[in-house]
Amino acid sequence: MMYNNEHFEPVITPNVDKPNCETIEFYIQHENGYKALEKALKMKPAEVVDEVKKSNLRGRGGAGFPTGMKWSFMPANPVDANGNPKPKYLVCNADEGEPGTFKDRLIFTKTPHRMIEGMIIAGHAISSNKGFIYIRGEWFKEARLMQKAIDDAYAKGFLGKNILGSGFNYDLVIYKGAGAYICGEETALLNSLEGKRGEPRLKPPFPAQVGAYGMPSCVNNVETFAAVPYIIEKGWEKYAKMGTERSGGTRMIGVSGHVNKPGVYELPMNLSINDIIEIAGGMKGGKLKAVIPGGASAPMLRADECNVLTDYDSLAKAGTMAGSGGLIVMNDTVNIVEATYTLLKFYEHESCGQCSQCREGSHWLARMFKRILDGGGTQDDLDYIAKICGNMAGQTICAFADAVTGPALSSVRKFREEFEEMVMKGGLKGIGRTESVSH
Ligand code: L3W
Repeated sequence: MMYNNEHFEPVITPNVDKPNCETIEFYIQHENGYKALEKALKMKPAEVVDEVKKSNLRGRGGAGFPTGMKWSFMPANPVDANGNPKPKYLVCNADEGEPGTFKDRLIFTKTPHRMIEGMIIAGHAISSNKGFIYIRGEWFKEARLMQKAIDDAYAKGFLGKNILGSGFNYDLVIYKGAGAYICGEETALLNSLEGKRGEPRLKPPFPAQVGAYGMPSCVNNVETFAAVPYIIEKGWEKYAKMGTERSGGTRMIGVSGHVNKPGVYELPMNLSINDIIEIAGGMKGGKLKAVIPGGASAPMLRADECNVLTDYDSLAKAGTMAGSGGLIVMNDTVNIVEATYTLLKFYEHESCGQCSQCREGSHWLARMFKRILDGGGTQDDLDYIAKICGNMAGQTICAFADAVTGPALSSVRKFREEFEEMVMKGGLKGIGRTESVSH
Protein backbone atom coordinates (compact mmCIF):
# COMPACT_ATOMS: atom_id res chain seq x y z
CA MET A 1 0.00 0.00 0.00
CA MET A 2 1.36 3.42 -0.94
CA TYR A 3 1.30 5.79 2.02
CA ASN A 4 1.25 8.81 -0.25
CA ASN A 5 3.75 10.56 1.99
CA GLU A 6 7.32 10.89 0.74
CA HIS A 7 8.58 11.86 4.22
CA PHE A 8 7.15 8.88 6.05
CA GLU A 9 9.27 6.27 7.77
CA PRO A 10 8.48 4.27 10.91
CA VAL A 11 9.65 6.22 13.95
CA ILE A 12 8.88 3.67 16.65
CA THR A 13 8.38 0.31 14.95
CA PRO A 14 11.08 -0.12 12.28
CA ASN A 15 12.06 -3.53 13.68
CA VAL A 16 9.26 -4.81 15.86
CA ASP A 17 8.86 -7.93 13.76
CA LYS A 18 12.52 -8.99 14.21
CA PRO A 19 13.66 -11.64 16.72
CA ASN A 20 15.03 -10.23 20.03
CA CYS A 21 14.00 -6.69 19.10
CA GLU A 22 13.09 -6.03 22.74
CA THR A 23 16.64 -6.51 24.02
CA ILE A 24 19.08 -3.73 24.82
CA GLU A 25 21.69 -5.38 22.58
CA PHE A 26 19.35 -5.25 19.59
CA TYR A 27 18.37 -1.66 20.30
CA ILE A 28 22.00 -0.54 20.52
CA GLN A 29 23.16 -2.56 17.53
CA HIS A 30 20.31 -2.02 15.07
CA GLU A 31 18.53 1.16 16.13
CA ASN A 32 21.32 3.45 17.23
CA GLY A 33 19.95 2.90 20.73
CA TYR A 34 20.76 5.50 23.42
CA LYS A 35 22.65 7.67 20.91
CA ALA A 36 19.87 10.26 21.10
CA LEU A 37 20.35 10.30 24.89
CA GLU A 38 24.06 10.94 24.42
CA LYS A 39 23.19 13.85 22.12
CA ALA A 40 20.47 15.22 24.41
CA LEU A 41 22.74 15.19 27.45
CA LYS A 42 25.10 17.53 25.58
CA MET A 43 22.20 19.93 24.99
CA LYS A 44 20.74 22.32 27.55
CA PRO A 45 17.34 21.19 28.94
CA ALA A 46 15.64 24.21 27.31
CA GLU A 47 17.14 23.24 23.95
CA VAL A 48 15.65 19.75 24.23
CA VAL A 49 12.24 21.21 25.09
CA ASP A 50 12.53 23.56 22.13
CA GLU A 51 13.38 20.71 19.75
CA VAL A 52 10.30 18.75 20.89
CA LYS A 53 8.12 21.87 20.65
CA LYS A 54 9.21 22.49 17.07
CA SER A 55 8.66 18.84 16.14
CA ASN A 56 4.91 19.32 16.75
CA LEU A 57 4.74 16.12 18.78
CA ARG A 58 1.33 15.88 20.42
CA GLY A 59 0.40 13.62 23.32
CA ARG A 60 -0.62 10.18 22.15
CA GLY A 61 -2.74 9.26 25.19
CA GLY A 62 -5.94 10.76 23.83
CA ALA A 63 -5.98 14.50 24.37
CA GLY A 64 -3.29 15.36 21.78
CA PHE A 65 -1.85 18.13 23.93
CA PRO A 66 1.45 19.57 22.54
CA THR A 67 4.24 17.71 24.35
CA GLY A 68 6.92 20.42 24.26
CA MET A 69 4.43 22.91 25.68
CA LYS A 70 3.52 20.51 28.49
CA TRP A 71 7.21 20.11 29.36
CA SER A 72 7.66 23.87 29.39
CA PHE A 73 4.88 24.19 32.02
CA MET A 74 7.19 22.54 34.54
CA PRO A 75 8.55 25.14 36.97
CA ALA A 76 12.32 25.70 36.68
CA ASN A 77 13.32 25.69 40.35
CA PRO A 78 10.34 24.83 42.54
CA VAL A 79 10.72 25.39 46.30
CA ASP A 80 8.52 24.51 49.26
CA ALA A 81 7.12 26.94 51.86
CA ASN A 82 10.48 26.95 53.66
CA GLY A 83 12.43 27.73 50.52
CA ASN A 84 13.80 24.19 50.16
CA PRO A 85 14.02 22.79 46.61
CA LYS A 86 11.24 20.42 45.60
CA PRO A 87 11.83 17.36 43.42
CA LYS A 88 10.13 17.16 40.02
CA TYR A 89 8.72 13.92 38.70
CA LEU A 90 8.14 12.45 35.30
CA VAL A 91 5.36 9.89 34.96
CA CYS A 92 4.69 7.49 32.12
CA ASN A 93 1.03 6.66 31.72
CA ALA A 94 1.07 3.01 30.70
CA ASP A 95 -2.45 2.32 31.93
CA GLU A 96 -3.66 1.56 28.43
CA GLY A 97 -7.23 0.44 29.01
CA GLU A 98 -9.42 2.19 26.48
CA PRO A 99 -11.53 -0.42 24.67
CA GLY A 100 -10.07 -0.82 21.19
CA THR A 101 -6.69 0.66 22.11
CA PHE A 102 -3.69 -1.66 22.26
CA LYS A 103 -0.76 0.16 20.67
CA ASP A 104 1.23 0.96 23.83
CA ARG A 105 1.38 -2.71 24.64
CA LEU A 106 3.31 -3.33 21.42
CA ILE A 107 5.86 -0.66 22.34
CA PHE A 108 6.20 -2.15 25.82
CA THR A 109 6.83 -5.66 24.59
CA LYS A 110 8.76 -5.04 21.38
CA THR A 111 10.72 -1.82 21.85
CA PRO A 112 10.81 -0.94 25.55
CA HIS A 113 14.22 0.76 25.31
CA ARG A 114 12.89 3.35 22.90
CA MET A 115 10.40 4.39 25.57
CA ILE A 116 12.98 4.26 28.37
CA GLU A 117 15.39 6.38 26.33
CA GLY A 118 12.57 8.86 25.63
CA MET A 119 11.84 9.08 29.35
CA ILE A 120 15.46 9.73 30.31
CA ILE A 121 15.67 12.47 27.66
CA ALA A 122 12.41 13.95 28.96
CA GLY A 123 13.76 13.76 32.52
CA HIS A 124 16.78 15.78 31.43
CA ALA A 125 14.54 18.26 29.55
CA ILE A 126 12.42 19.02 32.62
CA SER A 127 15.34 18.61 35.08
CA SER A 128 13.80 15.72 36.94
CA ASN A 129 15.82 12.91 38.48
CA LYS A 130 13.04 10.40 38.98
CA GLY A 131 10.48 8.80 36.73
CA PHE A 132 7.59 6.47 37.46
CA ILE A 133 6.11 4.05 34.96
CA TYR A 134 2.50 3.41 35.94
CA ILE A 135 1.50 0.09 34.38
CA ARG A 136 -2.01 -1.27 34.17
CA GLY A 137 -2.56 -4.06 36.65
CA GLU A 138 -3.38 -6.71 34.05
CA TRP A 139 -0.01 -6.34 32.32
CA PHE A 140 1.97 -8.98 34.25
CA LYS A 141 4.18 -10.10 31.38
CA GLU A 142 4.65 -6.54 30.16
CA ALA A 143 5.69 -5.33 33.62
CA ARG A 144 8.24 -8.13 33.87
CA LEU A 145 9.67 -7.29 30.44
CA MET A 146 9.87 -3.60 31.31
CA GLN A 147 11.63 -4.34 34.60
CA LYS A 148 14.21 -6.43 32.72
CA ALA A 149 14.68 -3.56 30.23
CA ILE A 150 15.17 -1.08 33.09
CA ASP A 151 17.67 -3.40 34.81
CA ASP A 152 19.61 -3.72 31.54
CA ALA A 153 19.64 0.06 31.08
CA TYR A 154 21.06 0.46 34.61
CA ALA A 155 23.68 -2.19 33.91
CA LYS A 156 24.86 -0.30 30.82
CA GLY A 157 24.96 3.06 32.63
CA PHE A 158 22.00 4.69 30.84
CA LEU A 159 20.16 4.94 34.16
CA GLY A 160 21.49 5.73 37.61
CA LYS A 161 24.18 8.19 38.63
CA ASN A 162 26.23 10.36 36.30
CA ILE A 163 24.73 8.99 33.10
CA LEU A 164 27.33 8.77 30.30
CA GLY A 165 29.60 11.03 32.36
CA SER A 166 27.21 13.95 32.02
CA GLY A 167 26.61 14.54 35.72
CA PHE A 168 22.89 13.82 35.18
CA ASN A 169 21.28 11.27 37.53
CA TYR A 170 18.08 9.50 36.67
CA ASP A 171 16.12 6.69 38.30
CA LEU A 172 13.13 4.84 36.91
CA VAL A 173 10.68 2.77 38.93
CA ILE A 174 7.67 0.72 37.94
CA TYR A 175 4.35 1.00 39.76
CA LYS A 176 1.62 -1.49 38.96
CA GLY A 177 -1.99 -0.39 39.06
CA ALA A 178 -4.81 -2.63 40.18
CA GLY A 179 -6.83 -2.79 36.98
CA ALA A 180 -9.11 0.26 36.97
CA TYR A 181 -9.71 2.12 33.70
CA ILE A 182 -10.10 5.46 35.46
CA CYS A 183 -6.45 5.29 36.56
CA GLY A 184 -5.52 6.17 32.97
CA GLU A 185 -6.86 9.64 33.76
CA GLU A 186 -3.71 11.45 34.79
CA THR A 187 -4.81 12.74 38.20
CA ALA A 188 -6.51 9.46 39.19
CA LEU A 189 -3.23 7.83 38.18
CA LEU A 190 -1.32 10.17 40.49
CA ASN A 191 -3.65 9.35 43.40
CA SER A 192 -3.26 5.64 42.70
CA LEU A 193 0.54 6.03 42.50
CA GLU A 194 0.43 7.60 45.96
CA GLY A 195 -1.47 4.57 47.26
CA LYS A 196 -4.80 6.39 47.41
CA ARG A 197 -8.12 5.56 45.74
CA GLY A 198 -7.86 6.07 41.99
CA GLU A 199 -10.18 9.06 41.78
CA PRO A 200 -9.52 12.07 39.54
CA ARG A 201 -8.55 15.39 41.10
CA LEU A 202 -9.90 18.77 40.16
CA LYS A 203 -7.74 20.64 37.62
CA PRO A 204 -6.31 23.25 38.13
CA PRO A 205 -3.94 22.78 39.77
CA PHE A 206 -2.50 20.80 36.87
CA PRO A 207 0.10 18.11 37.60
CA ALA A 208 2.78 20.53 36.39
CA GLN A 209 2.07 22.51 39.57
CA VAL A 210 0.84 19.83 42.00
CA GLY A 211 1.48 16.30 40.80
CA ALA A 212 2.82 13.09 42.33
CA TYR A 213 3.25 13.45 46.12
CA GLY A 214 2.38 17.14 45.73
CA MET A 215 5.44 17.80 43.56
CA PRO A 216 5.50 19.31 40.05
CA SER A 217 5.00 16.37 37.68
CA CYS A 218 4.72 15.75 33.99
CA VAL A 219 2.57 12.86 32.75
CA ASN A 220 2.99 11.56 29.20
CA ASN A 221 1.84 8.49 27.31
CA VAL A 222 4.07 5.54 26.31
CA GLU A 223 3.98 6.34 22.57
CA THR A 224 4.76 9.99 23.25
CA PHE A 225 7.99 9.08 25.04
CA ALA A 226 8.85 6.50 22.39
CA ALA A 227 8.81 9.21 19.69
CA VAL A 228 11.37 11.39 21.50
CA PRO A 229 14.66 9.58 20.62
CA TYR A 230 13.89 9.91 16.89
CA ILE A 231 13.18 13.64 17.22
CA ILE A 232 16.46 14.24 19.03
CA GLU A 233 18.50 11.95 16.79
CA LYS A 234 17.13 13.05 13.41
CA GLY A 235 16.02 16.57 14.24
CA TRP A 236 12.61 18.19 14.70
CA GLU A 237 12.21 19.07 11.05
CA LYS A 238 12.25 15.51 9.77
CA TYR A 239 9.68 14.48 12.38
CA ALA A 240 7.45 17.49 11.81
CA LYS A 241 7.47 17.00 8.03
CA MET A 242 5.98 13.53 8.33
CA GLY A 243 2.84 14.89 9.88
CA THR A 244 0.44 17.73 9.25
CA GLU A 245 0.92 21.43 9.85
CA ARG A 246 -0.24 21.19 13.47
CA SER A 247 0.80 17.67 14.33
CA GLY A 248 4.15 16.07 13.63
CA GLY A 249 5.25 12.50 13.11
CA THR A 250 3.52 9.18 12.76
CA ARG A 251 0.74 7.56 14.71
CA MET A 252 0.35 4.06 16.03
CA ILE A 253 -3.09 2.83 15.11
CA GLY A 254 -4.56 -0.33 16.59
CA VAL A 255 -7.06 -1.68 14.07
CA SER A 256 -9.61 -4.15 15.43
CA GLY A 257 -12.96 -5.58 14.43
CA HIS A 258 -14.03 -6.69 10.98
CA VAL A 259 -10.81 -6.40 9.01
CA ASN A 260 -8.73 -9.21 7.57
CA LYS A 261 -5.48 -8.18 9.26
CA PRO A 262 -6.21 -6.60 12.64
CA GLY A 263 -3.16 -5.30 14.48
CA VAL A 264 -1.04 -2.28 15.27
CA TYR A 265 0.18 -0.18 12.34
CA GLU A 266 2.51 2.81 12.49
CA LEU A 267 1.19 5.18 9.86
CA PRO A 268 1.43 8.71 8.54
CA MET A 269 -1.47 11.00 9.41
CA ASN A 270 -2.49 11.88 5.88
CA LEU A 271 -4.40 8.64 5.43
CA SER A 272 -8.16 8.35 5.51
CA ILE A 273 -10.02 5.77 7.57
CA ASN A 274 -10.80 3.92 4.33
CA ASP A 275 -7.06 3.82 3.52
CA ILE A 276 -6.30 2.35 6.93
CA ILE A 277 -8.98 -0.32 6.53
CA GLU A 278 -7.34 -1.25 3.23
CA ILE A 279 -3.90 -1.41 4.89
CA ALA A 280 -5.42 -3.72 7.52
CA GLY A 281 -6.40 -6.19 4.81
CA GLY A 282 -9.79 -4.78 3.88
CA MET A 283 -13.24 -5.56 5.24
CA LYS A 284 -14.07 -9.00 6.58
CA GLY A 285 -17.45 -10.71 6.59
CA GLY A 286 -19.52 -7.85 5.22
CA LYS A 287 -19.60 -4.24 4.05
CA LEU A 288 -18.36 -1.36 6.19
CA LYS A 289 -21.09 0.02 8.44
CA ALA A 290 -19.42 2.10 11.15
CA VAL A 291 -16.06 3.00 12.63
CA ILE A 292 -14.98 4.21 16.04
CA PRO A 293 -11.81 6.11 15.13
CA GLY A 294 -9.97 6.83 18.41
CA GLY A 295 -10.78 4.34 21.13
CA ALA A 296 -14.29 3.68 22.47
CA SER A 297 -14.82 7.29 23.66
CA ALA A 298 -14.58 8.74 20.17
CA PRO A 299 -17.96 9.35 18.50
CA MET A 300 -18.77 6.84 15.75
CA LEU A 301 -18.61 7.58 12.06
CA ARG A 302 -20.89 6.05 9.41
CA ALA A 303 -19.38 4.29 6.38
CA ASP A 304 -20.09 7.32 4.19
CA GLU A 305 -17.98 9.51 6.53
CA CYS A 306 -14.86 7.35 6.40
CA ASN A 307 -13.03 9.30 3.73
CA VAL A 308 -12.00 11.68 6.51
CA LEU A 309 -8.26 11.98 7.18
CA THR A 310 -7.04 10.64 10.52
CA ASP A 311 -5.02 13.59 11.82
CA TYR A 312 -6.26 15.29 15.01
CA ASP A 313 -7.78 18.31 13.29
CA SER A 314 -9.58 16.50 10.47
CA LEU A 315 -11.20 14.06 12.89
CA ALA A 316 -12.17 16.87 15.26
CA LYS A 317 -13.75 18.71 12.33
CA ALA A 318 -15.71 15.55 11.54
CA GLY A 319 -17.17 15.68 15.08
CA THR A 320 -15.08 12.88 16.52
CA MET A 321 -11.48 12.50 17.75
CA ALA A 322 -8.18 10.82 17.04
CA GLY A 323 -8.06 9.88 20.73
CA SER A 324 -5.75 7.04 21.64
CA GLY A 325 -5.47 5.51 18.17
CA GLY A 326 -7.86 2.58 18.46
CA LEU A 327 -9.77 2.11 15.23
CA ILE A 328 -12.75 -0.22 15.71
CA VAL A 329 -14.23 -1.37 12.41
CA MET A 330 -17.77 -2.73 12.24
CA ASN A 331 -19.36 -4.46 9.27
CA ASP A 332 -23.03 -4.59 8.37
CA THR A 333 -23.69 -7.67 10.49
CA VAL A 334 -23.25 -5.53 13.61
CA ASN A 335 -26.26 -4.23 15.42
CA ILE A 336 -25.32 -0.74 16.56
CA VAL A 337 -27.63 -0.71 19.59
CA GLU A 338 -26.07 -3.89 20.86
CA ALA A 339 -22.49 -2.84 20.06
CA THR A 340 -23.00 0.44 21.91
CA TYR A 341 -24.55 -1.34 24.88
CA THR A 342 -21.38 -3.44 25.17
CA LEU A 343 -19.37 -0.23 25.52
CA LEU A 344 -21.84 1.34 27.93
CA LYS A 345 -21.65 -1.72 30.21
CA PHE A 346 -17.90 -1.14 30.33
CA TYR A 347 -18.30 2.52 31.28
CA GLU A 348 -20.99 1.74 33.85
CA HIS A 349 -18.58 -0.68 35.50
CA GLU A 350 -15.56 1.63 35.33
CA SER A 351 -17.06 4.95 36.50
CA CYS A 352 -15.23 5.75 39.74
CA GLY A 353 -18.50 7.01 41.22
CA GLN A 354 -17.07 10.26 42.54
CA CYS A 355 -19.40 12.55 40.51
CA SER A 356 -23.09 11.72 40.59
CA GLN A 357 -23.68 12.81 36.97
CA CYS A 358 -21.21 10.18 35.81
CA ARG A 359 -22.04 7.45 38.34
CA GLU A 360 -25.80 7.69 37.77
CA GLY A 361 -25.66 8.73 34.11
CA SER A 362 -23.50 5.85 32.96
CA HIS A 363 -25.75 3.43 34.85
CA TRP A 364 -28.95 4.93 33.36
CA LEU A 365 -27.58 4.84 29.86
CA ALA A 366 -26.60 1.19 30.13
CA ARG A 367 -30.04 0.36 31.55
CA MET A 368 -31.86 2.24 28.81
CA PHE A 369 -29.91 0.52 26.06
CA LYS A 370 -30.59 -2.83 27.71
CA ARG A 371 -34.30 -2.03 27.91
CA ILE A 372 -34.35 -1.21 24.20
CA LEU A 373 -32.54 -4.48 23.42
CA ASP A 374 -34.95 -6.41 25.62
CA GLY A 375 -37.98 -4.99 23.82
CA GLY A 376 -39.13 -2.49 26.48
CA GLY A 377 -37.89 0.70 24.80
CA THR A 378 -40.02 3.59 23.56
CA GLN A 379 -39.45 6.28 20.92
CA ASP A 380 -39.19 8.81 23.77
CA ASP A 381 -36.20 6.90 25.13
CA LEU A 382 -34.24 7.90 22.05
CA ASP A 383 -34.58 11.59 22.88
CA TYR A 384 -34.09 10.90 26.56
CA ILE A 385 -30.65 9.39 25.84
CA ALA A 386 -29.56 12.77 24.46
CA LYS A 387 -30.98 14.49 27.54
CA ILE A 388 -29.04 12.27 29.94
CA CYS A 389 -25.86 12.83 27.90
CA GLY A 390 -26.42 16.58 28.10
CA ASN A 391 -26.45 16.31 31.88
CA MET A 392 -23.18 14.39 31.90
CA ALA A 393 -20.78 15.98 29.39
CA GLY A 394 -18.73 18.83 30.81
CA GLN A 395 -20.35 18.49 34.26
CA THR A 396 -17.82 16.37 36.06
CA ILE A 397 -14.30 16.40 37.49
CA CYS A 398 -12.73 14.47 34.62
CA ALA A 399 -13.42 13.59 30.98
CA PHE A 400 -14.86 10.13 31.77
CA ALA A 401 -18.49 11.30 31.58
CA ASP A 402 -17.80 13.01 28.25
CA ALA A 403 -16.27 9.75 27.06
CA VAL A 404 -19.46 7.83 27.89
CA THR A 405 -21.53 10.23 25.83
CA GLY A 406 -19.29 9.72 22.77
CA PRO A 407 -20.67 6.30 21.76
CA ALA A 408 -24.11 6.83 23.38
CA LEU A 409 -24.95 10.02 21.50
CA SER A 410 -23.28 9.28 18.20
CA SER A 411 -24.92 5.86 17.89
CA VAL A 412 -28.43 7.30 18.29
CA ARG A 413 -27.70 10.30 16.06
CA LYS A 414 -26.09 8.35 13.26
CA PHE A 415 -28.09 5.12 13.37
CA ARG A 416 -31.43 6.35 14.66
CA GLU A 417 -33.38 4.22 12.20
CA GLU A 418 -31.80 1.12 13.73
CA PHE A 419 -32.90 2.20 17.22
CA GLU A 420 -36.40 3.00 15.95
CA GLU A 421 -36.68 -0.39 14.30
CA MET A 422 -35.53 -2.08 17.51
CA VAL A 423 -38.14 -0.18 19.53
CA MET A 424 -40.93 -0.86 17.02
CA LYS A 425 -40.22 -4.55 16.61
CA GLY A 426 -39.72 -5.30 20.30
CA GLY A 427 -35.97 -5.59 20.76
CA LEU A 428 -33.40 -8.10 19.59
CA LYS A 429 -35.90 -10.96 19.42
CA GLY A 430 -38.17 -8.85 17.23
CA ILE A 431 -35.45 -8.34 14.66
CA GLY A 432 -34.74 -12.05 14.53
CA ARG A 433 -31.76 -12.25 16.85
CA THR A 434 -31.99 -15.24 19.10
CA GLU A 435 -28.80 -14.81 21.04
CA SER A 436 -26.87 -11.79 22.09
CA VAL A 437 -23.21 -11.36 22.94
CA SER A 438 -23.73 -8.59 25.41
CA HIS A 439 -26.22 -9.89 27.96
C1 L3W B 1 -0.70 22.67 32.62
C2 L3W B 1 -2.45 23.89 31.63
N1 L3W B 1 -1.05 21.51 31.99
C3 L3W B 1 -3.78 21.07 29.85
C4 L3W B 1 -2.26 19.16 30.40
C5 L3W B 1 -3.07 18.23 31.27
C6 L3W B 1 -2.97 16.92 30.48
C7 L3W B 1 -2.94 17.37 29.03
C8 L3W B 1 -4.23 17.28 28.30
O1 L3W B 1 -7.89 13.61 28.60
C9 L3W B 1 -8.48 12.40 26.64
C10 L3W B 1 -9.94 12.36 27.04
C11 L3W B 1 -10.30 10.88 26.78
N2 L3W B 1 -1.37 23.82 32.44
C12 L3W B 1 -2.87 22.71 30.98
C13 L3W B 1 -2.12 21.53 31.20
N3 L3W B 1 -2.71 20.56 30.49
N4 L3W B 1 -3.88 22.39 30.13
O2 L3W B 1 -2.49 18.72 29.07
O3 L3W B 1 -5.26 17.65 29.13
P1 L3W B 1 -6.78 17.42 28.84
O4 L3W B 1 -7.51 17.85 30.05
O5 L3W B 1 -7.13 18.05 27.54
O6 L3W B 1 -6.94 15.87 28.61
P2 L3W B 1 -6.95 14.55 29.52
O7 L3W B 1 -7.71 14.72 30.77
O8 L3W B 1 -5.56 14.02 29.62
C14 L3W B 1 -7.51 12.57 27.80
C15 L3W B 1 -9.38 10.55 25.65
O9 L3W B 1 -8.20 11.18 26.02
N5 L3W B 1 -9.19 9.13 25.47
C16 L3W B 1 -8.62 8.37 26.44
C17 L3W B 1 -8.04 7.25 26.11
C18 L3W B 1 -7.54 6.29 27.02
C19 L3W B 1 -6.27 5.94 27.02
C20 L3W B 1 -5.75 4.73 27.58
O10 L3W B 1 -6.42 3.75 27.78
N6 L3W B 1 -4.47 4.75 27.81
O11 L3W B 1 -5.37 6.74 26.51
C21 L3W B 1 -9.55 8.56 24.28
O12 L3W B 1 -9.88 9.08 23.31
O13 L3W B 1 -11.62 10.69 26.41
O14 L3W B 1 -10.66 13.19 26.16
O15 L3W B 1 -1.78 16.28 30.77
O16 L3W B 1 -2.55 18.14 32.53
N7 L3W B 1 -3.09 25.05 31.48
